[in-house]
Amino acid sequence: MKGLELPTNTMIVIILALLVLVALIMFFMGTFNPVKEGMSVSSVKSSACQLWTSTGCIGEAASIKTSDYDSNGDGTQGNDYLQDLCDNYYSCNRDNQCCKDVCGCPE
Ligand SMILES: [Ca+2]
Repeated sequence: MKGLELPTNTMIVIILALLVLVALIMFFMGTFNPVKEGMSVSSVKSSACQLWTSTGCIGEAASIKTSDYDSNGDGTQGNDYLQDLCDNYYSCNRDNQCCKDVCGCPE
C-alpha cells in the first residue's frame, strides 16, 4: 500500500502545481489583454493607414502589419495585417481597393 501512496501523492502535487501554473497564466493574460485591447480599432487603423499612405499605398494592404493588435482575431499578435483589419472591421472581404478606401488612399 505504501508503494501506491507515494505516486498518488506525487500525482496530486503535480496536478496542484499545474493548476497554479494555469491560474498564473490566466492572471497574466488577464492583466495584459486589457492593455492591448485598449488600443482602439480606429487608432490601429490610422497608424497602419498612415504607414501605407506614406508610401502612396503601393503594394497590398495584406503586406502592411498592424503591430500590437490582433487584427485577424486569432488570439495572437504578429501575424496581423491591415487587410485583416479592413476585413474584420470594415467588411472589406479581402478586397485591397476597399482597404484603400478605408485608408483614404490617393487614386
Ligand atoms: Ca492575429
